[in-house]
Amino acid sequence: MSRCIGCGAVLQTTDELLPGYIPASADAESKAYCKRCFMIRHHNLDYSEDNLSLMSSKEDVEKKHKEYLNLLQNVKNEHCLVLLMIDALDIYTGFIPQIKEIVGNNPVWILANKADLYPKDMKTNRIKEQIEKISKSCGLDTKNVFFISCLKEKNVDMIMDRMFVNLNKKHYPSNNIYVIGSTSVGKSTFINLVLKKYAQTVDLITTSMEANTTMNLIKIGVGKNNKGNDCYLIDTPGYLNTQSILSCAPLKTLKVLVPKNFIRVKTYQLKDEQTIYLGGIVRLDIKSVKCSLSFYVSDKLYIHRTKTMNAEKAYESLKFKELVPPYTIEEQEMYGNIYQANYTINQPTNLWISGIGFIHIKGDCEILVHAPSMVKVTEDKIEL
Ligand SMILES: Nc1nc2c(ncn2[C@@H]2O[C@H](COP(=O)(O)OP(=O)(O)OP(=O)(O)O)[C@@H](O)[C@H]2O)c(=O)[nH]1
Ligand SMILES: [Mg+2]
Repeated sequence: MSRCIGCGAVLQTTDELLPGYIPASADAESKAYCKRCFMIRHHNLDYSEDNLSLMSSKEDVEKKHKEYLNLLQNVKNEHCLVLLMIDALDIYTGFIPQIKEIVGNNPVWILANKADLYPKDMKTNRIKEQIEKISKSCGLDTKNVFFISCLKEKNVDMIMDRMFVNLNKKHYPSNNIYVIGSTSVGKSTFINLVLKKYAQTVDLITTSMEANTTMNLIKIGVGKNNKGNDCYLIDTPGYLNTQSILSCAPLKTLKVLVPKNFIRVKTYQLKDEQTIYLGGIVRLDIKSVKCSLSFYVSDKLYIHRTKTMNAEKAYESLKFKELVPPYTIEEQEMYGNIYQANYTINQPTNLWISGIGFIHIKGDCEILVHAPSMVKVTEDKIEL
């Protein structure tokens, strides 16, 4: 069975609209990219609609999660190393819920990718400790948490050296190295870097800003271990994270929400009753004598500030225009019903807003957050 070298989908000649399609005249036995990969790589194919329709049905999401678990069902039975990749801007929802079930007793290293997006002076030690705590709460016992940037190639060499050393350790006869994680965290970009370094192959695997790029396991041979067994570095499809709108947002929205460069923090001094809109996605009503909110979000995301008494009116006149994303009512509905959560802040606090970034709050205040169900807000007190 031949597979597309860019996304791992089984090559097929019957349905042009599905991943894996190649024309019948093409030689399916040779290394080939499917039509979808070709269009993503050369023509910026926008396939986010596929993700949107997928997320619209609870049954489809459950089916997708089941397929995901099936695909990785053997990992726990192998002696392997698992690299769990998360997005450095989304440390809470990046953990796959059934992670322990998937990996069994195999060692797990956590790679917090896209660390290049953190502001230059950000202290990462406390965030690292927090990631260790989260992994513990998921049943993983790992002290191996690394901040990396595949884009800036930061710390990637060190990870590669360590993982290849592992293959040859007598007490650790690992065969395969799996790279797993939610959609769009950068798994395929990481593997492309390994290929660039060790095989001088450039951008073999298809990568993209949009979710669900890799469709199946992609095994890359990386030599033999100390027992003479063949070892593979294995790219995996992303876990469909239902707690982040990045899993299904249209390309237009991704371009606003996903920072291109390191974040330039925007700080607002607030008092009395004020409201802040993050685009049209999240609304924050803040009551305070005096407090400051620093936003670690993409500089393309419009932050609108108004008095709470005028908030509703401002929203009605600016929604789907200045207050974007969402751009349409359909997109808004896709992100789920709006819920409210109240936070009483009396010491420096962060609110991590999945898919968007985080807010660092200083001073005493009450914050009422309004967000759609696909945006998860997590509070912590870690120092930044
Ligand atoms: N800023 C930044 N962006 C990155 C980094 N690594 C990857 N990206 C970008 O993240 C997006 C997703 O990368 P992929 O490698 O396709 O992610 P993936 O995890 O393989 O995604 P799926 O196959 O959909 O699960 C692309 O636009 C990459 O360019 C990084 O270190 N920093
Ligand atoms: Mg991928």
